Amino acid sequence: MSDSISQPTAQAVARCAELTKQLNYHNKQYYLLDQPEISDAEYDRLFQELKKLEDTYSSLRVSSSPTQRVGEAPLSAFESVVHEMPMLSLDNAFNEDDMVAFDKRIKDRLKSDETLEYSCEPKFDGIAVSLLYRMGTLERGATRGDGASGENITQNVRTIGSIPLQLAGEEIPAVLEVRGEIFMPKAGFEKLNKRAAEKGEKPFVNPRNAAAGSLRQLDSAITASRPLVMCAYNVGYVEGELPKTHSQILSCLKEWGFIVSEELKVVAGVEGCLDYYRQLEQRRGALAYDIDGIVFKINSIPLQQQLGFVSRAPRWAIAHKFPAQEEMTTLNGVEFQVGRTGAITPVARLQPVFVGGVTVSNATLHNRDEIERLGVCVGDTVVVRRAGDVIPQIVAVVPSKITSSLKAIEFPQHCPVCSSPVETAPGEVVARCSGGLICEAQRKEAIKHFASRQAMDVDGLGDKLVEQLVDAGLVKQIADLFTVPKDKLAALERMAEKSADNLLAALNKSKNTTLPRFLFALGIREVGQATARNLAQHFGKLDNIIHADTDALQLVDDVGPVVAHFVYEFFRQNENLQAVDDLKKAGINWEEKEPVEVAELPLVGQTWVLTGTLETMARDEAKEKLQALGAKVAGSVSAKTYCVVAGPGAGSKLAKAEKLEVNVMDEAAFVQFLGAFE
Ligand code: D41
Repeated sequence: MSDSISQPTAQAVARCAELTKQLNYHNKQYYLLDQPEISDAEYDRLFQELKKLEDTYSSLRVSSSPTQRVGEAPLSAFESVVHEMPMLSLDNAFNEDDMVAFDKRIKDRLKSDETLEYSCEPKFDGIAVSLLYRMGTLERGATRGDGASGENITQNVRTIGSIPLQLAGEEIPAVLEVRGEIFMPKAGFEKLNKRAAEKGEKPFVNPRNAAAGSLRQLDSAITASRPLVMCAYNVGYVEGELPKTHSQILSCLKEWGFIVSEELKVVAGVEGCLDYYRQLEQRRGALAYDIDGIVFKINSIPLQQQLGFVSRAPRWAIAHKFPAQEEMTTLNGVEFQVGRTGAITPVARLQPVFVGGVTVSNATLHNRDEIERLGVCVGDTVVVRRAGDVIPQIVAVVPSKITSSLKAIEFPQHCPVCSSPVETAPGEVVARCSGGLICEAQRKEAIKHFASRQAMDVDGLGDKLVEQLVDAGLVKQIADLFTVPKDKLAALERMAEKSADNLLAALNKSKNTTLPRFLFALGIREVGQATARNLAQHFGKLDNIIHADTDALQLVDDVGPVVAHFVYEFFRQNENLQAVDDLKKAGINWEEKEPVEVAELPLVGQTWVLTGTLETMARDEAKEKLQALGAKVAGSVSAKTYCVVAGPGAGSKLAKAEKLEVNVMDEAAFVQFLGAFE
C-alpha cells in the first residue's frame, strides 16, 4: 500500500475526525469500563474505514490516531509496565483477496517470486500478555496494554496453571520474554456463568470478557479460581540464542513448559494458508475454546527481520478473521410461540443483522427466566450470537441511556393462540398452554410431528402444508388427514391435481407402518424414537401398552417414573384413545408381536454401523431391522463395533473398520443375514 500525497477532501477530513472520535470513545468503553456498546466487528469496520482514509491521504495519519495504537492506557489500579520491546499488533484480512494481496506485498518487498513458507495457528480470543523470565524464573507478567506499556499482573498470572513459574529443559536463554494469549475455554466459561447465575451475580457476556475480568482482579485468589489457560505464540526480548524459524521457536517453548497450539502447522504459500483457514473454520465450533480467525506468520525469522514492520504491525504476519459470530442490533418485539407440548417460547424479532454468515431476524429467548436474567426490554440494543448451526441467541443487553422508549416484555397469562391459561408446573421453568389439543397451535405441531420422516413418514406433507390444511379447516384431528377429499387438497394454494394425487398416495403408503413409528408419531411427552422402540419391543401389542400401569411401564428399558407417568396419563385421556381408534379405522396398521424381553433378542449387545448407499432398502429401514433384533446402530466405527455394513461409496468408516479389523458385510450378505431371522 503506497501512501498518497494528494490533498484530502473536506469530506475526508470531517469523516476522519468523526471516526477518530468514535473509535476513541469505544476504546474507552471496551478497555477501561468493560462496557462495549458496539460489536467487535463494528469496531473493526470503523477502524478499517479510518485506516483506508489514512492510506489514501497520508496527511490524515497523525500519531494520536487510533490506528497508531491499540487499546487504552492501563487501568490505574495496576502498576504500569513499559515493554522491553513494543508488543506489535496484527493487521487483519477479511477475505481471500486480502490474503492474496498480503502474500503479494511480501513477495514484492522481497523481490522474489518463490513460494513462501507460512506458520499457521488459531487466533485465540483472549488477552495478550508478556511474561518475562530471568535465568528461567518467572519475574514479571504484564498485559499488552497499548503495545508500548501494559499493566503489571504478575501476582495474577502466577496463579495460572499453564504458566510455568520455572522453565525446565535445555538451552534456556538468560533472559526470555514469552508472549501469548490468556483465554478461558468454553466449558470453563459455561461453568463459571452457571455458578454466577446460582449466586444471582451478573454473568459474563463471552469467554473473552470473562478472561479479561478474571485477569483484572486485585485479589489474585479470585484469578486463581478462574479456569484460565495461556497459549504461547511468540517471543519478544531475548538474551541468548533461539532457532531460526517460528515453528522451531514454538517447539522450544513447548519443551520449556509452555502450552503452544496443537493446531500449529507449517504450510506452503498462500494456497496452503487458505486451505488451513477453510479446514479450521469447519472445526471452529468443535474446538474447546473460542477463536476469531487464523494468524499466519512468515516462518523464517531472517525473512521476518528483513520485512520489519510498519507503524504498529509486522509486515510478515496477518490475522485472517472469521465472520463475526456476535453483532449488535435492536430488539423490535417479542412473539410467543406455542410448541407441540404447549411449551411457550418467546421469540425475539430483531432488526435484521448479518451475523455468523447469515442475516438473522429472529432469535430464541428460551423462557421467562431467560428474559428476566437478561433484563431485556423491547427497544433495547442486544448482542446476538450465531455460532455454527445453532439457533441464534441473545447473549447480552447493552445498557441503554435512553430508557423512555423501552417497553417491558410481558409474559402472557393466556395462550396467544387459544386463550387457555398458561401454567408452569412446580419445579419446571417452561410455561405451557393448558389447552392441549383444543389449542390450534398444539394441534398443528402434533400433526406436523405425526407426518414427519421419523414418525409416519408421509412424503410431501411438510410443515407448510399442515398449516394450510388446519387453517382451511380441512383437518381438525390427526385422523382427518386420511379423509380429506382430493378436490379440496388440489384447491389449496401451491397444490394441483398431480400434487394432490401424490399426497394421497403418500398418505396411503404411510398406513402400513410399525408399532414403534406409530407410538412415536402419537407425540406422547418424553417418548422419543428410542423409548417408542423399547415400549413396542417390550409389550409387543398396542393394547398391552394402553393397559399397562406405571409399574409395568417402568420395567421397560430406559423408562423411569416420569416417562411412565406421561405414557400412562396419555392413554387415560378419552380424546387420545379416540384418536388412536380413529387412526386404526382410517386404515393405519402394523404387525403386532408377542412381548419379548430385550435380553432374549438375538443381536443384543452388538453395535452396528451402516455406511455408503444401500440399494435394496433405505438406511432407516436397515436401522430399524437391526434395532428390532436388539442391536444398537451407531454413527461411527470404533474397536467396540461388532459389524459394519458397507454399501457403494463407503469411505472413511470402511477404512477405519478395516484398520481396526472389524467385521464388514456388503449389502447382499446383510440381506441374507437379516433373512435368517424372518
Ligand atoms: O492467538 C492470538 N490471539 C495471537 C495473537 C497469535 N496466535 N499470534 C499473534 N502474533 C502476534 C505477532 C505476529 C505480532 C507476534 C498475536 C498477536 N501478535 C497479537 N495479539 C494481540 C495483538 C497482537
